[in-house]
Amino acid sequence: MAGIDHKIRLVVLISGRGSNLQAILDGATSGVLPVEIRAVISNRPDAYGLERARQAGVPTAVVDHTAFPDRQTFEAALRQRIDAERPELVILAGFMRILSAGFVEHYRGRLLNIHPSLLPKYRGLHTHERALAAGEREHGASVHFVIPELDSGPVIVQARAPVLPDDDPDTLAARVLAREHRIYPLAIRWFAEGRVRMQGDNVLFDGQLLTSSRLLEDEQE
Ligand code: NHR
Ligand code: GAR
Repeated sequence: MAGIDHKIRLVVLISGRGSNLQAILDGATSGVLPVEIRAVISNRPDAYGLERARQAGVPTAVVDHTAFPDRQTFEAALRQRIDAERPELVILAGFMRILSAGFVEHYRGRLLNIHPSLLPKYRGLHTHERALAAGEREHGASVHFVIPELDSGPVIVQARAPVLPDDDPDTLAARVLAREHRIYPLAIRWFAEGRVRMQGDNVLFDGQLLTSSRLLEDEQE
């Protein structure tokens, strides 16, 4: 299982561009991330992240949700493809399909997501537009364990980004994304080293209950 010198078996689910995937591929290649990326799986055949995986020599698969009659049969196929790799960790990296409670429960404690907001603020979609419309001066991103309720699982780490006066959704998203590329590999490394785990509705970090004052990346390490 997890430990300092063991590489965990990781499956990455994507839907698009895959820049977070790239940060993880780079971490695995350079050796800073103790993961063996078993597969990158996309629900969209045209996701650019598939090309990034191929470039890195990582196996890819497509489970195209439009080819299935309903969410249930799509998820059964997705689950079968994931479980063929016997992953110790599954991560959503810009994966854009809501997952059913049954699917999420199957991966309880070993399914992570990165969400572009300072949760619990701005769950769901269009977070940058909504943060700007609300006049926020600070925004960011969160890595959390996935539970059935959308974007509500226990948070492992967050990074803040300032909102600047001339920001539009694209400039703000780019600033947040740069932080995402730091905190996702960090959270995955902690998980792989056995330092973080989900216990009930909480995250344990080195065996201690993680409290909100410890969540910000700038204050870690
Ligand atoms: N599933 C569960 N059960 N819990 C979470 O926390 C999940 C999840 C599935 C995906 C990622 C997520 C995010 O970080 C995520 C977290 C897609 C939608 C969405 O509305 C919402 C949140 C997230 C991902 N998707 C539409 C749907 O009908 C489709 C949108 C599209 O295809 O562009 O699934 O914010
Ligand atoms: C990232 O900003 C990620 O946080 C967000 O989509 C982007 C994916 O970029 N995820 C969601 O909004 C989930 N609903 P990437 O494909 O370049 O990693």
